[in-house]
Amino acid sequence: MQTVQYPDKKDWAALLQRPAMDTAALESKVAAILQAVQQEGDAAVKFYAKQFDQVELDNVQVSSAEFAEASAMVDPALKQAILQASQNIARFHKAQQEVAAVIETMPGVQCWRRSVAIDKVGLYIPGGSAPLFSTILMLGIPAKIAGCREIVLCTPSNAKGQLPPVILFTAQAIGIDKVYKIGGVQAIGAMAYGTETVPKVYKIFGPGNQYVTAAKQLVNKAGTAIDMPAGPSEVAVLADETCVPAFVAADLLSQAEHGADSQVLLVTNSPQVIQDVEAAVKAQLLALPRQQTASLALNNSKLILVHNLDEGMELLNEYAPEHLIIACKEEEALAGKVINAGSVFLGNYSPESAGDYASGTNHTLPTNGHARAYSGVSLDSFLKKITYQRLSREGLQQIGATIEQMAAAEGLLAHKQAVTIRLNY
Ligand code: HSO
Ligand code: ZN
Repeated sequence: MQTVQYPDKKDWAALLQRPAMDTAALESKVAAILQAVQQEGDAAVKFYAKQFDQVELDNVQVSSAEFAEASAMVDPALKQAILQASQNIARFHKAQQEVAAVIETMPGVQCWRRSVAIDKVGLYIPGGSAPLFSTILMLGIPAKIAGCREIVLCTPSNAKGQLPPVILFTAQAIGIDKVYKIGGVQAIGAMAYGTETVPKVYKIFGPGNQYVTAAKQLVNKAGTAIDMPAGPSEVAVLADETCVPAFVAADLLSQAEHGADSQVLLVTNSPQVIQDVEAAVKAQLLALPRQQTASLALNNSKLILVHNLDEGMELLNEYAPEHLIIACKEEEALAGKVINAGSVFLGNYSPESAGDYASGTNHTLPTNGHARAYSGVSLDSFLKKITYQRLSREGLQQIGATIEQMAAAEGLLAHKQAVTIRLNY
């Protein structure tokens, strides 16, 4: 880990720079796969499953027998944990439901807004060494609460055509029954365009590698909505001398173990905290099974010493971390100064892991500085807001002259006439 002492403000941008994600180089390869899926449907999906995942798929859709078999294989204690987390996530996201309020802007002029679910959504869950079944909860639960009618889940199988039992259990537990054994670019193409077996969806959610990210960007350009631009996972910790260095170290490592490209940052006003956290990271790292991945991530992570916590907060607002942990005495006051962050964790007892799995907040969050302008996934991500209005005759009499004035000034006389014709009726 690199320690940086009292960086000058003019050097912050360079210090906080993330590695550039260049998906442009992959674009032509990815576009060719998408086109094949669009034109040949399931045949192309199966072709690429064989080529990239070495799997011969007869049936891409998971059967009810497979669901039942999987459920029997999951440890009851893990099932219990998943159900507990589901309850909390459901509770937090249900509270995001809005009741439509009818606003009378002028007598007889009523306006309101109704939330309507996106009818068809697709969730992508990557495979790999540790398939993150928690992401099924984070995407599937708000989709269900929103009332999306068709929820499609794609995730790659192993070479024998099997999915991890816990993936199937989690999907089933929250009522997702359309699960397809498709991974990578093919999966994004199948959901964007539809195939003989996979329904076409209007919005695609979920993380993925560079190929999946490039595929999401391409289908997005062609008209399918996506959740947000993705990038490597990040955590930043703002700490003072009241932090517990061993806790901070554990939090930094929890993000570092995600991938070699994970971004990990500590910002503090205390030289002692830097020393202690660094020592604790070294000690804890040795005991981790994903030690190699974590140490690669730590190689490009930074420990930054600042003059005071306000300066630290300013620096972090410039960075806009996906996760921000504030382990400081004045956590409340600092929390109010956060402008750019995906999700904030306050105090010594709020590890990022709580939000990653079970406290209730969503773990699909903006990375790569996108927290400056984007929110994480929430109930709103699965809804559209449709506005309505109703004007009575009296209402139109009240507002008519205003509309006529403005329409005439824009030179749009048909607009003006749509009012005048009614007023003279
Ligand atoms: N930290 C990840 C989410 C996750 N962690 C899933 C564990 N499982 C999102 O940045
Ligand atoms: Zn995580």
